[in-house]
Amino acid sequence: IPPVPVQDFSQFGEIEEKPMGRLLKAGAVNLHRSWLNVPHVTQFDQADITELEDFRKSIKAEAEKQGAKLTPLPFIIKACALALETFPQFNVSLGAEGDTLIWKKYINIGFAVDTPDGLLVAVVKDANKKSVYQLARETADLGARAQKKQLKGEDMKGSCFTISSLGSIGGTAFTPIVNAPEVAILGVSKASIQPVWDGKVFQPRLMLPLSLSYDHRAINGADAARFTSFLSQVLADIRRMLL
Ligand code: CAO
Repeated sequence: IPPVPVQDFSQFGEIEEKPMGRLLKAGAVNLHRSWLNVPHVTQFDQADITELEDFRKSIKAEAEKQGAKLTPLPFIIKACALALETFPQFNVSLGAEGDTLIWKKYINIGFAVDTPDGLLVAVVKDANKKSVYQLARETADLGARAQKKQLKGEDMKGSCFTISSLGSIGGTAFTPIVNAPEVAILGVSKASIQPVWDGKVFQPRLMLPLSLSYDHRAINGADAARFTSFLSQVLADIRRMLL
């Protein structure tokens, strides 16, 4: 790769050079490696979460009594776990030679945590076997410990699929980088009220933007569209999680 030319920026104004922290450096290596190795495609979709949000708000106080801060994230993890069970081709890694696929029989879901020192991925083990309350408690605990630099090695290992949620911050869509050797990552942006045509009139609906980046060596575009459509359907009506 042709290197970016080195420049003396001080000729344009005052500068200060500081070393990158350990976490920032490790993240830079991982992201660069994935960017160079993985042929990325991003599939966009949106989920109508109007009813999910009504439900979430209606049980928020009850959830707090159970020690769970109920944000959309635990519901999204639960829906992704079901999507990974339904589409196991997303729960694989490429073998060392690139000519086999390793199918995982467990569903561990990582989620990106923004900390002052850089990006971390904390991992919820066996997410498909946990209730939304359990997922809420666990993500809050992992997120809080990540902020305090108290995550253990095992809290950050073994993820099969990652979620990067920027929903509490903003933005309409983005193209996340696959957390290789995983083959897919779901980006979640901020839900907003959008006019949705119901066949007669536009209805104000709360729409959640989804951006699924995937490794095109392991996953084809049709499957990616099926995966995000499935996620949208499940988040639009979480009773589908019972089916
Ligand atoms: N749309 C609208 N609002 C959202 C939302 C969404 N998609 N997702 C969360 N929110 C709301 C929550 O409901 C909460 O509001 P209420 O208190 O009224 O319910 C508020 O935003 C704050 O949520 P939170 O940040 O406390 O919790 P979370 O579960 O959404 O996120 C975590 C936890 C750890 C994922 C988050 O703190 C974080 O670090 N996000 C950044 C991840 C990141 O950096 N990704 C980029 C990686 S690539 O560089």
